[in-house]
Amino acid sequence: MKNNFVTAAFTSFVFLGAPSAFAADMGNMSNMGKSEQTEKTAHGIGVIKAIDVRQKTINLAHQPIKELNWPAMTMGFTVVDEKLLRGFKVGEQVSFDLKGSGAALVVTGIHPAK
Ligand SMILES: [Cu+2]
Repeated sequence: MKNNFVTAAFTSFVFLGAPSAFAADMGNMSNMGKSEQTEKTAHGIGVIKAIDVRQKTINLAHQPIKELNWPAMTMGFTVVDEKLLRGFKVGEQVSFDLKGSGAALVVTGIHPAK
């Protein structure tokens, strides 16, 4: 309860203390494109577990990805273009590029890794 009170008091202080700065921030945000606002890029290394060219998906057992705060895991990704999947096979180690926001990250590049 005490923590909640402190948080509420602090929040009120911020809102009351800097109304013009806060309004300016919101103004800038609304000027930004929606995708630019949250979009980020990241890079990972992983072993290909499955490829589905028709579905444009790749399943990767990837190493931790610092940019996203992700631990190592095996998961599926959608690729922006099925051409990216050509020439790769299950069991191969690759480095890959990700772009997007939240759970909507897509693979924008795949490269052989040693
Ligand atoms: Cu993952």
